[in-house]
Amino acid sequence: GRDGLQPRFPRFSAHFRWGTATSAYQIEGAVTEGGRGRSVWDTFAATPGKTARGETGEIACDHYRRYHEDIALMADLGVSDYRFSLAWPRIQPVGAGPANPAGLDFYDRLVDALLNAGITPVATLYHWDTPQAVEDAGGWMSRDTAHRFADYATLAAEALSDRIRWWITLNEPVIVTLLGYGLGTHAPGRNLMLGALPTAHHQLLGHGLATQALRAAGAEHVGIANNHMPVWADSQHSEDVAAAAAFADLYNWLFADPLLTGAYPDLRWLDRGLPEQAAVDLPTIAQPLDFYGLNYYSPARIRAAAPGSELPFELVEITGYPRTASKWPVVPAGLRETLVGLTERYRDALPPILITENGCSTADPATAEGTIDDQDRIDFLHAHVAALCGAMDEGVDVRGYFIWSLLDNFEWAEGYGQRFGLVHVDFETQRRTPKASYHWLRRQLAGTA
Ligand code: GBH
Repeated sequence: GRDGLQPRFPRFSAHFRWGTATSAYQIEGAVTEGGRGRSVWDTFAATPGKTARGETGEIACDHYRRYHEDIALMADLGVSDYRFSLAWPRIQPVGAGPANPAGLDFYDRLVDALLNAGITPVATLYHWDTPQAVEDAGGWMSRDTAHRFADYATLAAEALSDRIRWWITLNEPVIVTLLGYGLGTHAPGRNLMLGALPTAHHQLLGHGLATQALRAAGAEHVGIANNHMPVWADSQHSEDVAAAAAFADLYNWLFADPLLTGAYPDLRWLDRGLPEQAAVDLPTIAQPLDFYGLNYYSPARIRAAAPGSELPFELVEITGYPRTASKWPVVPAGLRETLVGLTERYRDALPPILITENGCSTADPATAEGTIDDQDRIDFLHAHVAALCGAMDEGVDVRGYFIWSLLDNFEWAEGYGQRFGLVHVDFETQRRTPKASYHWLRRQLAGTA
C-alpha cells in the first residue's frame, strides 16, 4: 500500500503523553438517563435555527452506553491518556446540592474501565454544558456561578480524585464568552457583544476557586484548557498593528494573563469592561497550575475596523494555506508560534504545556474496500506534531499532545456536519470504523511506522 510513503513521527520521550480528547455533550447522548438535569446545550440545540439541521446531542455517539467499545478503540490505538469531560448536570442536575449518585456512577465505571485498559484519565470539569438552572440564575454573567462551579468541583474530586490524577477546570472560556454570551452562536445564545465581558472574569474566578477545591479534595495535577490563536496584523500600518494587539488582548491575554501574571491586560479600548471588584479576585485566579493546556486550531488575521465601529478590529480571511472541511486554514507553524510566544511572554511563570486539543475535520471519502481515506487528517497531524517538535527544540516544555477527537461527534452549531474523529461514526447505526488516520497513528505510537 501507501505506507512507505506516509509521513512518520520523530522520536519522543517515553514519558510524553499521547491522548485523544472528547467532551460530554458531544459524545454521551443519554441526556435523560441517570437523573441528568438539562444543560444550556439541550435548550439551545432544541431551539429552532440554532444548530445545523436542528441537530442535538440527544443521542450523539451513544457513548454513555458504548464506552467499553470506545475504550477498546483507544487501547488498540495505543494512546496513554484520554481527555474527556464530566457533565456538570449529571453530577448536579440543577447545579446545586449534593451529588447525584447515578450521575457519578457513570464516571466511576468509565474511569475504572480506562484504568483497566491502562489509559490515564484526564477529566475536564466544564466543557460548556452549564446546568440550565444555573443559567436561569444568571449563568456566567453572575458571580455566584463561580462559587457553584467550585462546589461542583469539590463533589467531583471527592468522588473521583482517588483514581483521576489529572484535572482540567474549564475548556476554552474565551469561546463561552465570545460565542455563548457575546455573539450568541453557541449556548446559551446571548447577544451581549462586549457586555459579555463579566463572563470572562466569572469563569476565571470559577477556575481559581475550583482549583483550590480540587486540591483540597486530593487532585494531583490541575490545569486549564485555553484556546489560543496567533494573531497576524494584516499590514505593518500602525492602525492594523494596534488592531491586532487589541484582538490578541481580548482573545488570548484576557484569559491567560490573569492566570499566569495575576493581572489583566490593558483593555482601554473597551467601554464596558470587567466587573468593579475584578482586581480583588486576581490572587484567587492566579493559583499556581501544574500544567497549561493549549487548544490550537488556527491563526487569526486582523485589520483595523472602520472608524465608529463597535470593535476596533476586523477579521480578515487567511489565504494561501490549505483548508480543513470546516474551512479553517491549516497552519502548523501557528502552533509553533503560539508555543514559543507563550514561553516568551510568561517565562518562569508558565508551567509545562499539554496540547489539550489539536485536530481537523475532513470530508472522509469511503474507498471501494470500505475504508475511510482521511489523508488530510494524516497530513494535518503529522505537520502539527513536527511543528510542536520544532517548538520543543527551541526550548518549549511540551509534555503531551491530545488529538481532537477520538470519534466523529456533535460539533456544536455545526451539528453532525463536521467530522473530527480518528474513528468514523455512522450516526444511524452507531457503527464505529477506524479511519486511515487511526491506523496510521497506531503505527506511529507503536514506533513501527
Ligand atoms: C474546540 O473549539 C472545542 O473545544 C471542541 O469542543 C470542538 O469540537 C473543537 O474545538 C472543534 O471545533 O474560522 O479559521 O478563524 C474550537 C474553537 C475557535 C476553533 C475559532 C476555530 C476559528 C477558526 N474554535 N476557530 S477560523
